[in-house]
Amino acid sequence: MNKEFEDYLLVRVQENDDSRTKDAMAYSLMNGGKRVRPMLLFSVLEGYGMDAHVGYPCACAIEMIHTYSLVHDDLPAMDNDDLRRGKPSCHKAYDEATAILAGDGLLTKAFEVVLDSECSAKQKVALVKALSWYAGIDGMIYGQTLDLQAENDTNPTFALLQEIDHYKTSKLLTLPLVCGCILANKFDDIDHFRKIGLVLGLEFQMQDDILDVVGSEEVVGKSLSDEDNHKVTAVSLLGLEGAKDMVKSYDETIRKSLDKVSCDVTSLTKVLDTLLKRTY
Ligand code: GRG
Repeated sequence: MNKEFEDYLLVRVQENDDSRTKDAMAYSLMNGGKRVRPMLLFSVLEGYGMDAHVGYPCACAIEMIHTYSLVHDDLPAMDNDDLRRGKPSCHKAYDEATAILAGDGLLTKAFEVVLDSECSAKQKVALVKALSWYAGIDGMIYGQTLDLQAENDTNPTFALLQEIDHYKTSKLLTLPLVCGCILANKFDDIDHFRKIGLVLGLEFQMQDDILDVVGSEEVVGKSLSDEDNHKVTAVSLLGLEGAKDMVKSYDETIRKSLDKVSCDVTSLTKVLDTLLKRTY
């Protein structure tokens, strides 16, 4: 990700009064994430002939929400992971209470930052609504809820796993695509991008599950906990080769759907190519 955007993230996460919570927020936000969601947003904007700078506040807000979800997901009450992005997870580097507050701080800060987008009031309202909708109780939080419930299910079906991924992963990967349309004032494209994002999330999660099996902790940068937690994943249900075939089929669906949007998809296609080849 470009250094200028990284600097923007750092400024936004450090601009408030000094506190241990603020330090923990900055620690987690600047902890080497791949910035997949900002890349998706910038590529959609480029496709509409718009400058990436227009998307900085919104991409920052989405990355803050994404980071909050990871901080909370790593907590002992959730996935109980000691490592995130190859470094001690927030509650290990600080403490549990501070990690909870850091997540809260990142989530609430996101709504302040997105309002700094240079666009009309109507677009700002749509952005705020999209952020709360995709991250919220009918979005990512619902996915996490299903995921926690599924822990007691010793025999989850593939359909249930897909439903979890649809909410937990797809919603937050769809968000930057939708926000790109909002910022470009191309509301008619939202539905097409929504469908693309939902499949992209399934593909991304399937890859994550594959990397959890074939990757090393050092490369993936987090605890490879699925097997340790006896978690049933798409890979354990479909087998490694079955899961890889599924990734290919998701990818074909996405590529075909790109024909339907009204913008140039050259840049977005490059981002998708990078994601497909990712090793961590
Ligand atoms: C706690 C409300 C709440 C939600 C947590 C995001 C999440 C839900 C759990 C994290 C675990 C997980 C496997 C999430 C699925 C989405 C996903 C693959 C996240 C990792 O995204 P990357 O690879 O992360 O973009 P980086 O570290 O690169 O930013």
